[in-house]
Amino acid sequence: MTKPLEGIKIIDFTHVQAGPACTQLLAWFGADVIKVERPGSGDVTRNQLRDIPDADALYFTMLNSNKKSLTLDTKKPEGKEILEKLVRESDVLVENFGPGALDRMGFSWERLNELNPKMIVASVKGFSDGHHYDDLKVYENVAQCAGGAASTTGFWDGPPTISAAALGDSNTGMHLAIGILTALLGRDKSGKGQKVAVSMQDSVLNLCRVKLRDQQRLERVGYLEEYPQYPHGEFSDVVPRGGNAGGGGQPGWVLKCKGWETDPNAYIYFTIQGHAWAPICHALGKPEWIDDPAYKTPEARQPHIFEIFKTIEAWLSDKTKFEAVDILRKFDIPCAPVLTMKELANDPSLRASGTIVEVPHKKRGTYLTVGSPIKFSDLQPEVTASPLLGEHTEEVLAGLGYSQQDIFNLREIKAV
Ligand code: CAO
Repeated sequence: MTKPLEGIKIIDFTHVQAGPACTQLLAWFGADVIKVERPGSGDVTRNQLRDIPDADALYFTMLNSNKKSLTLDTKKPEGKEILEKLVRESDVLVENFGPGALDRMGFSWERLNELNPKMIVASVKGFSDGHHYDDLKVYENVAQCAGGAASTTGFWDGPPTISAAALGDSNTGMHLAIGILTALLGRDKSGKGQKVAVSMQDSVLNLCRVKLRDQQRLERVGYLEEYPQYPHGEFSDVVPRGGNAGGGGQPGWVLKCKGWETDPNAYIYFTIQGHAWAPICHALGKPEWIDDPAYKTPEARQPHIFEIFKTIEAWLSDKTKFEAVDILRKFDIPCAPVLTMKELANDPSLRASGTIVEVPHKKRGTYLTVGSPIKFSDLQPEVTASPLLGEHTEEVLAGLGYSQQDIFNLREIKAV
């Protein structure tokens, strides 16, 4: 099967998570992704949080599958020369260095555009160009704080809270992948490359869009009726943390199931969808609530929504989270068990769909990773192992016309 991105050559000058997540996605879809790494050390995640001595850490293997690895010291003249050759024949360069690092290396956008006017130069930074914080280096949690996620996540009586989901890292990488694909389509029409930049702050904020919605509603009416603070608590002039409340017009909460006293994940998420009130009452064995004026409409329910959730918890007390969902699904109630990583790793549906895959690796044996969350009718992305450090250096250099002797000499001076 021909993969859609076959023939697209990408210089992957990325590290840690945000950039690698982007280029991994493009590699799954067929792009030839060459990861450029510093000789001797490589991407810092190869060594971070190792679980097997002397083998690349899962942090690296799970973000760099389907790629080649070329070691290159791009601060040495010989390394710069090799990078220039690669740039001349590549379609895309992706980087997520700290602010100004690529310029200091001598590869500004202007220089890259001069070397290859058709090339797309794609960057992740913490903040966008010209932002008053654009000199800052940024990691995941910093971005979640800067992008509005932390101030709106958690419980109202606790501190701002970080989400476990990589809203700043992988999410930014996904935004960048969309930008690169757009620029590639644009190049088909214009014949020209362009610079594509995504900031982690902007990408987090994009996912916090409904909180910006809430800020404006709060300023207009002084309250937010779907938040637990309504109607008994107080609102200030900023969007509060809403615990586990639903983010839209459907109230919801995380509810205890059988075994919650000993199992910290014996919970389901239960949504009270406005038009599904009658089925909910039938499911709970409370048909008298259907026409009761105190329960009949969302407005009538909201002042005592937590009392309703308590009643649902009483109903859940003799059901496991899986049993509960099996009953509620028959009533068309939007709900799900709170799943642990162990449950997800072993979920047969996720294995069958290729969302969780086992990948053989030269040094690690087999490891689990997340496969493509995007499913196609004409493409089955196959996940292959991440490369060992410098595994493809010879292959890539030979492709650029370097002889065995050249490569030996380059190794001697530690340029590759
Ligand atoms: N050969 C020679 N030098 C290389 C090289 C190579 N192959 N690859 C990288 N380098 C050099 C860079 O040129 C840079 O040198 P100078 O600072 O002297 O110009 C140096 O390595 C360090 O790069 P860095 O600033 O990117 O690395 P850091 O560890 O200090 O910072 C991070 C890491 C992630 C905070 C920073 O890269 C950053 O803010 N990136 C943008 C935002 C981002 O993507 N963050 C997400 C990370 S995932 O949580």
